[in-house]
Amino acid sequence: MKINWFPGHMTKALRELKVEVKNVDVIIYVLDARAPLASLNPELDKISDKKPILFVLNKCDLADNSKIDKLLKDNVLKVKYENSSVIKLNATSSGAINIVFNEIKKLCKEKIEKNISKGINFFLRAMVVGVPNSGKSTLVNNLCGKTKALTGNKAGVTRGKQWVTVGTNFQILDTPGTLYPNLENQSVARKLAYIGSIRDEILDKNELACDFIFDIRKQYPQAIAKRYNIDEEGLPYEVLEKIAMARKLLLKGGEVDYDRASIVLIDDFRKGKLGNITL
Ligand SMILES: Nc1nc2c(ncn2[C@@H]2O[C@H](COP(=O)(O)OP(=O)(O)OP(=O)(O)O)[C@@H](O)[C@H]2O)c(=O)[nH]1
Ligand SMILES: [Mg+2]
Repeated sequence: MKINWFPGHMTKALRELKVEVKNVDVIIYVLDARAPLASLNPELDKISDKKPILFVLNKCDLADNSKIDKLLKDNVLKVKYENSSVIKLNATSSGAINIVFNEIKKLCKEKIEKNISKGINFFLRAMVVGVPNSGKSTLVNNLCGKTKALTGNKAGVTRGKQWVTVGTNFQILDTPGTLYPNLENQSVARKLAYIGSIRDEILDKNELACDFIFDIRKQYPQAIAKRYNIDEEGLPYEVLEKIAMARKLLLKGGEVDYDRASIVLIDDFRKGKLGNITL
């Protein structure tokens, strides 16, 4: 299965990001901490316009924090981008607001000091970008304390940009998730599919589940075995079969229901039921 998803609204969104970036003081780049490097879209490099970037490793409640801490320690993102900082976050948590605003203020220290020296209150504009389903709208809603932006656990929920005012000091722009126009690296593409950044409807469920079993066993042996109380030996489709048997996912004639087993497996991963994982 060759995975590539770049619908028309993303071309428009990328074009608009390039314009809107001129109007903002800082970019909030929401990455999915379950696949942090795959969710670093090279297309978004082109829109930074040398603005400060706050990288948010989001969904850290579902991710493997030892891997995330190593990424932070090795400065993988900061080395690549000057004037940036990186935080890990759970965008649904109440503490997210202070963490994010404090980091933004640090990144925009110069502008704030300039305003204060002129005796005026500071006002900062931020633009939230990232691959689909990384939690951008959830973060925007949390920051403004209201459900202004529509959210949902699937790719492509936000279709247009939306400015939201937060108190008297901040304005935040929520944007649609954007992907790579040419998703050549299929290992990256698979990770994006697992985390729900690619529209599920265009993917072959069984192939995705088998690829997932293959990938996850290399890095997290026993994660599947533990969850379904099975042994995870054998070819990926045999493991899928064992999951179906363990969960009694059978078709009318008693045959294994591979489709339902595939959905259960991917859904369990997305909900964190296979443990804290970072691929
Ligand atoms: N566990 C967990 N779930 C989160 C977190 N942040 C967001 N979510 C969930 O992830 C799903 C996607 O969130 P959205 O805010 O709609 O993602 P988005 O980046 O705006 O998605 P698009 O608009 O499609 O680009 C929702 O079900 C959220 O509840 C987080 O930090 N932890
Ligand atoms: Mg959204």
